[in-house]
Amino acid sequence: MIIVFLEHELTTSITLCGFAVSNYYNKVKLSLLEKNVPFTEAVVYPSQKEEILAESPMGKVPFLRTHKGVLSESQVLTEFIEDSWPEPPLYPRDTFDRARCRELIEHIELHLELPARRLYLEAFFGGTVSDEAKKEVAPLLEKGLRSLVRLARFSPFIAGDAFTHADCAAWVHLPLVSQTTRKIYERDFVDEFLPRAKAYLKLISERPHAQKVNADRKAAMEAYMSRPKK
Ligand SMILES: N[C@@H](CCC(=O)N[C@@H](CS)C(=O)NCC(=O)O)C(=O)O
Repeated sequence: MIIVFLEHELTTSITLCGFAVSNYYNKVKLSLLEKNVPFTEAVVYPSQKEEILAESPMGKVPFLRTHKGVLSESQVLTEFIEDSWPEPPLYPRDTFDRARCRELIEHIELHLELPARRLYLEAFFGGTVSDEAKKEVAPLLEKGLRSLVRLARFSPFIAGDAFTHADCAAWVHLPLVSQTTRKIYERDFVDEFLPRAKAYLKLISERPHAQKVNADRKAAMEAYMSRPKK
């Protein structure tokens, strides 16, 4: 009995590492909360220090400490969580529909979040980005949003009638695209290209776990901005 108990404890003991301002961290955190997976959190900031690289080879967050070792890349974390704790499922059962869900996540991250990220320094952190970067990013975001119109269902969730990991991703990334384009171009690209996103994001924000992630994010912002810079 004791061995069974210990094994159970070990396999369920995971720590999400990163900080609650990070959209990728919050994507995984929302998935964990929605699946009722027990986890702890450790505050870790991105860094190129050896001790961080030893756990996250690119020095990025989030990463996940598990009883078998450490995993990095948020989508890998999402897949590991879904495979390890299948219930309640946050992907559809049907393999094609599952792929559709992953397609949405890939699309939002590759074609919206990553281009928008090139502008975050100026949009959120008091720095400046070049006019050249601003010129390059605008058409990329427009193209990414035009194609998201074709992929997103909003019925009422982004992949259909059930809440999925794609909602965890959309809910953390799309508001950043909105805020970035408002700040840099004085236009809200998400609102312009995807007007249905506003009501959809509000629907997700009303979920108790999303409210917890959001409250933690607001509290963490202050700590992040006043952290010692090395
Ligand atoms: N593809 C990565 C992206 C993670 C990422 O960019 N995290 C940011 C924080 S939101 C980070 O660690 N940035 C520091 C860096 O790029 O060095 C993932 O999905 O986990």
